[in-house]
Amino acid sequence: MAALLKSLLAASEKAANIAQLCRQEEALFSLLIEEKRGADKNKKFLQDFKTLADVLIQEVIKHDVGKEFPELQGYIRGEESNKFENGLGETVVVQVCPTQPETAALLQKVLDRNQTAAELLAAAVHQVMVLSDPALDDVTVTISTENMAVWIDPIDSTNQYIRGRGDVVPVDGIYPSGLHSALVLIGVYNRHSGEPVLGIINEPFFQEQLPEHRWQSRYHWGISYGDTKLSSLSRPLPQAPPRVVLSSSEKGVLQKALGPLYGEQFCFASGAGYKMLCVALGFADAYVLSEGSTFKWDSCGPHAILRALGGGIADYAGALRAWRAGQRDLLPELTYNKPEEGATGADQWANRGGVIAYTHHDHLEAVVDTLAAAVDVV
Ligand code: 2IP
Ligand code: CA
Ligand code: CA
Repeated sequence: MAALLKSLLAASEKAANIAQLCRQEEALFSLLIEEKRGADKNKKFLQDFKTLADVLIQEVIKHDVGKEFPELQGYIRGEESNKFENGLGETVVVQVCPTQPETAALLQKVLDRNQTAAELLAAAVHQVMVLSDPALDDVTVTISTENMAVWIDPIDSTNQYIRGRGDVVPVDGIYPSGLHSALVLIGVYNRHSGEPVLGIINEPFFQEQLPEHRWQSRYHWGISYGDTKLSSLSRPLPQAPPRVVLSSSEKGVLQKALGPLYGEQFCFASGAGYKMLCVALGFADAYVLSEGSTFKWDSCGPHAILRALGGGIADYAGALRAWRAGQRDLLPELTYNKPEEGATGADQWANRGGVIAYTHHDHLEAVVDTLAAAVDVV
């Protein structure tokens, strides 16, 4: 398990490098932000480039981790599909090739023959990562990877990533928007039980170094396997008074219902993964989302970390139903192995009932108790 943790952390650092590179290297950055009016072909190319950053990161993680753990190949999945149709009508399957020049040649096909951009990305893709983190030497858990599978969100909070504001000021530790909320999320879960087991959250835009304006990343991890709970983070203390972080698009009726519990004060932030990170870091006691707008790849990694800290992520609608049925000890948690029946495409993997992320079970109960009395659940 320590080997899997190290491999995933190294992959997350490489992913963070690629995410930074696309914002820092002129040849790539200009593609990311260009807003050209005009030809459809051009618009499609820019759209593809934005998606390419996501797809490439996902493929790199799949490739690097699959190489070290062949038994996981075929069980590492993410948000993106790796097929592109470029401006010339060619279908290109983005993947990591055996050599850097081959990867560069492949990327050129997606990047409308832009050689500089393709070579910069290929170099980052083939970079050999060296992870030096003494804390990992103490991790000795053994878990059979044969029963595991992986969810990846290569870049969560893509909108904020593309907008690229690095100067947003945090409010009580929470960045309401900006690059800080763009994260790499990796979660390992048990194929049979669907439980989250290992999670990584990498913050590619944790700190900006001046005068070079280079971004530094940092990562967090957690393991929750049977009775073994380990994390790079410590279990946070509850906030007094309690605090909740919400999506700025959260429904008014939910905000109204939660008002009394939180003294009518809410924190708002972009990025589903980032809001879960705010809970893990102790900046908020809960993240409540009443809609099915997050996916398995958003929550699997953060969920494993929250579990390692003694918390979790409950299914919002399921928890309210259980509470009302008097099953207060059985508030259902999200699981990761089963597609939603009757749904197609990405929707199969939506956390359809909404989510409540927490670190202290009594706070989860306070949230569910408050909502069960005030909000309708279908
Ligand atoms: C999104 C992203 C959004 C979030 C949405 C996710 O993932 O995290 O920010 O909405 O739920 O699916 P909100 O910011 O309102 O919480 P992605 O950026 O990967 O599409
Ligand atoms: Ca996402
Ligand atoms: Ca994403």
